[in-house]
Amino acid sequence: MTEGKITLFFWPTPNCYKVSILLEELNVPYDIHPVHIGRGEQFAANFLKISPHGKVPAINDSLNTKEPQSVFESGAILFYLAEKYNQFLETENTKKLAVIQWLMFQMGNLGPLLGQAHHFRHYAKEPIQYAINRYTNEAGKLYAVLDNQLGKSQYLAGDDYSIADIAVYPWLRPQKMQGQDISEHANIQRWYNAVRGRPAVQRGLSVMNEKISKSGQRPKGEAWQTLFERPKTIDIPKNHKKGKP
Ligand SMILES: N[C@@H](CCC(=O)N[C@@H](CS)C(=O)NCC(=O)O)C(=O)O
Repeated sequence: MTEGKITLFFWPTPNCYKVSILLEELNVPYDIHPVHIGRGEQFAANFLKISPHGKVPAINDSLNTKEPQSVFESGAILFYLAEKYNQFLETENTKKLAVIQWLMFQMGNLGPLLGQAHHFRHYAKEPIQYAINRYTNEAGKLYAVLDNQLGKSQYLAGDDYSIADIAVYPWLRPQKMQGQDISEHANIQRWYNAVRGRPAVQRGLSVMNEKISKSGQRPKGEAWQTLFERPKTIDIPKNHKKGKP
């Protein structure tokens, strides 16, 4: 008997698709709670209790748990769910470490740098050639690393599809926004086709797809300011002393 539920705080973006794809792969029931980031819903006090940085995705999990568990940061969510259901994360130490390393590569490098490529190539108010060159170049280096790795193994962390592949795939879909072309990388292309061909991946990508046409566009007006000009998201308590936790 199932009790409780998983709520996914979601907006149709690459980081959120990682989680909807994994939930579809796991075939567990979940509800979507849309967080309209262009309207600033990510800064609502209740959401900040779950996701202190004011970012989607986040989850709240009370599905067959003793206590409800909330998790923020997409990499942590993937890890949490993969451990909970004992899938898409190896159990043998060396193999598990390979998955974790490629997951961290996505979280620490691929996501942030491709995100900057999106920003300076598409969202910035004025073109800054230095930044465009830097992040397009960084994107090219990351694609080369992926191609090299996928020339050595079927999936990023070895023979098996894992949360590392789930973390990377949604970030390669807007390849044009990053100034990249997957068809120039035979190993990425092979892997990309294999991941794209999974029905659960397609289901994960179809969540809130009525919003997709809008999310690909450059945010305008207040949405732009909310996303890129808000000076700080979190108020530091008055009694906070510098350097003290
Ligand atoms: N490292 C975080 C990044 C999350 C993130 O950047 N989320 C974006 C959407 S993809 C967001 O919430 N943006 C709204 C904002 O920055 O105000 C993760 O992987 O979960």
